[in-house]
Amino acid sequence: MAHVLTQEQIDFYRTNHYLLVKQVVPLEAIELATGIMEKWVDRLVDGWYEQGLLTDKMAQLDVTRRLVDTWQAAGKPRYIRSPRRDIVCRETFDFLRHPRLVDVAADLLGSDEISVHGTFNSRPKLPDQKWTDTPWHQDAQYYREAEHKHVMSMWIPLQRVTERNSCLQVAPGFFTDHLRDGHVDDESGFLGLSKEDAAQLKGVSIEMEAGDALVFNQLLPHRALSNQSDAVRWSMDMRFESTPDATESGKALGFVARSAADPASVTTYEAWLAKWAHMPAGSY
Ligand SMILES: O=C(O)CCC(=O)C(=O)O
Repeated sequence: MAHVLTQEQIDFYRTNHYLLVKQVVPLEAIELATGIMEKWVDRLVDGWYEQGLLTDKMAQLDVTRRLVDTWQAAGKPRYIRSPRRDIVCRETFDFLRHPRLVDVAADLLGSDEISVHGTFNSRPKLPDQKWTDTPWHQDAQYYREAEHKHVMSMWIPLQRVTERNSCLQVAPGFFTDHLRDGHVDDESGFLGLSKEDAAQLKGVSIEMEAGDALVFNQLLPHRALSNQSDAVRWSMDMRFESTPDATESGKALGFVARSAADPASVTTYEAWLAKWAHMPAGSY
């Protein structure tokens, strides 16, 4: 019995390996993400200030404007482009296991035993940054043991995204049942498809509003276009798998988010936090 998706949506995902779900992310989840981003920007700006790159922390600005303006004033320094360890906190735990998002995962994974995979990212992507441009890749290139498993990725923008400000492109129908070799992209250093594989793809741009979620499986080729706007493009991405079929790489830093069979097996925040204790700040 589906929780939030129609059978038509589930069938579309099964056929195309991706699905755009309109207005499914509730405001409270967006607010959690905004809180995560505010704390992260605070720490980043404090760091630039302490290094002497800034004389004004611009604390009066709205968080997204503040990131753009302080980054420019600080001389466009590099920062951790996909914060993960640095956003491990209660708000992130609650965001990742938000019941509505878990409902979508349950519908597409066909299970009420749902785990959040340990790979999730926040993506504060500013203009003119080749080093944040995510090239064509299959997510399982980052966790190859998932080639024949089902790990569902979910990508959530925190503002409208278009071709101009770094929406995602997907390439349905390509490499649908096998994982290609991973290559390090020359420009960004991200892992992705070889230039030859990427040249075959026909990308479909997925423009989205805040509140929409894009989901896709571990083999679907996708990339982000570059950000040509004058504002930050912020998104959150996470992954879900069915607990009985969960991968070792997913379980290592992930957690059980829902269990109909054994509700007591759901991971507590404290237990999840303990998994990260040995990971240094700034790391994945
Ligand atoms: O947000 C991005 O730039 C890329 C996201 C992505 O490729 C992913 O989540 O797998």
